Amino acid sequence: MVSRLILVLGDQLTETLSALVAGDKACDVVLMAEVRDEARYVRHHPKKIALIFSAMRKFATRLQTQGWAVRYTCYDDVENAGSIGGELLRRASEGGQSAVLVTQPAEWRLINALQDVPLHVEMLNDDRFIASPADFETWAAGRKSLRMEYFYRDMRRRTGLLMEGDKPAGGQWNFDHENRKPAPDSIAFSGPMQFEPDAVVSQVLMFVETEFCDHFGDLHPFWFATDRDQALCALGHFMAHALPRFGDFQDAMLIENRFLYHAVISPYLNIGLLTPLEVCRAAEAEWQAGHAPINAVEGFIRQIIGWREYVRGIYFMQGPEYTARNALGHKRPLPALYWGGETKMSCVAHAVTQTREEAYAHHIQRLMVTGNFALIAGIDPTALHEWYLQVYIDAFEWVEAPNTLGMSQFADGGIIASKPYVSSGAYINRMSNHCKSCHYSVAQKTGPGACPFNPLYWHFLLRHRDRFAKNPRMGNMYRTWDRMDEDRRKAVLQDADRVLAALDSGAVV
Ligand code: FAD
Ligand code: DLZ
Repeated sequence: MVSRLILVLGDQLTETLSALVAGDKACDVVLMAEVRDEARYVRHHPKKIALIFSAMRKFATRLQTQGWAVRYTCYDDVENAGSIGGELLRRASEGGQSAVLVTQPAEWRLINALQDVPLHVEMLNDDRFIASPADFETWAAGRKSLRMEYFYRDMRRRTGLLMEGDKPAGGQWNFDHENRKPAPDSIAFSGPMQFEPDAVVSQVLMFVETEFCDHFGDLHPFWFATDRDQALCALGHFMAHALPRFGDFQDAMLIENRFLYHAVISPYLNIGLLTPLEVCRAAEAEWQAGHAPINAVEGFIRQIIGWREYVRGIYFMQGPEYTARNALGHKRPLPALYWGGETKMSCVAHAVTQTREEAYAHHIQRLMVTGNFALIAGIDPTALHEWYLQVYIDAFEWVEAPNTLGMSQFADGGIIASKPYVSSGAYINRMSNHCKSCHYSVAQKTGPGACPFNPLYWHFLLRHRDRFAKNPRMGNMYRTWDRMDEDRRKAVLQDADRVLAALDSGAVV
């Protein structure tokens, strides 16, 4: 048999990866490489680099114990070519291979780069996902609107998850009307399972500390799982202690609790330590055993076989230009407060501080705090996309870009979201305890003490009236505006202009 190189990327750390399954231990050679181009294409949070390098090193060792020949390149190896393509060429010339087997990379940048490598590169479908890009296109073909809910139902049918014959378990596809309660007074979950750095992780941490010290984010403390066994323990901990309340408080935010009942498994799913189907089957088993209610389990499974699969389908279907979309024409530069600059808005300050310290914020913090503020303030969506890609441990373009540009910023013109996710301070007040200790008053609609989300919300709606006034889900908002008296409307818009001018001049908002 002729030897091939099997390329395993930093987010492909799964033993059942299609390229490994198709490979032959007897003659093929696995290539894994920590390279400058991947570590620096954006200024990743240091925790993300530490996670990926640690998990790559441990995965390489695991493959070796299973009998694979592995060529592993560390970041500081003197011969490191600095890119995935360069490493392929270097190792191919060492080992005499001319063919490469790889599971299709998760993003266009790397797919295109591999196509330029002068070797025979065979790309296989990434079957860790339930729907391939081709499946998604088939589902999307001929549909006027690509709403996630219908795609999700297809995924339920296809996997059999929470199905009773051809009917949804519990008689409904979606139990969200029972979810999304306001923030509770306290949380009966101690948060995600945390792990002490072992020898491999400690060595990586020392390296990342010096090499990537100029990136935004705190490296220490580092407690994430870095191998499959640890990731399975973290998953088990969530299933046993948090899943039953997952749905209830999915959209809540609490100053004192950064994780609430969230799973914090996106980093493990996204690099392959866990697979989506096994996670969903584990959740389904909790419901079947009577340990978790249907609203929690259905809501959780929907995030994974629904939203996660759906955004990947959109990413591949829309093509590499998706990240440049700016349907609303927003141009304002990203304000310094996103990088930890001072702000008097409690919700934003806490979301950014938490992001710097944990490389994690949960969905509603991303969507309704940092995302919502950027949208109503008219921030350039590309700049915001780059921010999200840099600051979260789970950030990979295929999942981050549709969430940021599509769901959060309406920059794709409404492919993902049927209406923009905008709110005034009232929503944040209802779902969190931020407003109680905020410098600003959420009840105040105008004046220097008013919550900046209040005037900016109206300013956004007015700026885009032509586009949104006819949206049946937004007509109410415009009718409310039209009923306000003239002086109040003037004051609101003047206030919004004042806040925007302050943002532009770098003043503290
Ligand atoms: P949980 O709330 O416990 O949910 C369980 C799992 O469901 C998650 O681990 C995740 O795999 C999946 N999931 C939930 N919501 C989504 C969603 N909207 N899209 C895809 N998967 C979802 N998720 C990423 O994995 N990487 C990103 O870079 C990313 N960027 C985002 C940017 C913005 C602006 C927004 C609004 C959302 C983004 N998300 C991203 C989606 C979501 O916020 C995270 O998946 C979630 O917060 C991860 O935390 P968790 O594991 O505790 O999730
Ligand atoms: C994110 C990342 C980082 C920081 N470093 C590496 C690396 O050194 N080597 C590698 O193979 N992969 C890395 N990755 C993950 C890749 O960037 C990822 O495969 C692409 O973004 C496609 O999702």
